[in-house]
Amino acid sequence: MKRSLILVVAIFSLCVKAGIASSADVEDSRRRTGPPNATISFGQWETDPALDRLNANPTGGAGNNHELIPDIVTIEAGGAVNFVISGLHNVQIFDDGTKPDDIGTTVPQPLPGMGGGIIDDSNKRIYRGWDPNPIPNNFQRDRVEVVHFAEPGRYLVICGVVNHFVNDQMYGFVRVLPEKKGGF
Ligand SMILES: [Cu+2]
Repeated sequence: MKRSLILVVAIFSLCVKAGIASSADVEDSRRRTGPPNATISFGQWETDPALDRLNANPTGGAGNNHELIPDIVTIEAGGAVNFVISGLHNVQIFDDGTKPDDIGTTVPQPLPGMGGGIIDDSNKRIYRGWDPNPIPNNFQRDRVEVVHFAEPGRYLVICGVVNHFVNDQMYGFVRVLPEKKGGF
């Protein structure tokens, strides 16, 4: 009797283990194998000389670095990029293959705003974020915009503030690879 009971218990636990393994396999096959997300620091507050923003930002854009860091990221189709924005900046994204020289900074005329205004070229533009000009010059200009990329390609990302783009070359790229299917 004892032996048969042990046998039954052993068979039962094997079945349970097999069941767990098969459901884990199903879950694994639905997971992405590559990096679906990336983060770009879109403008950065400087620390040399020391900067104190306790009550407000410095006037005239002082104390802010105008770069995308990193300026190239790679994700998979279906992934997203988190733009962490610090200061008076405007995220604009242009479709696969667009080059910086393709962007019209004087024609069409930029929208009014600080730093030469906001670039208003809708050709191949697939995303434009908040205009920071009406936002008070305090912590409210620090924000996050998360943008989804559905199709593979090489997307140009610029700061829409004219002087940042033209004078400081504030732009970068998002490389979107085809989505990997299946799991390990
Ligand atoms: Cu900018």
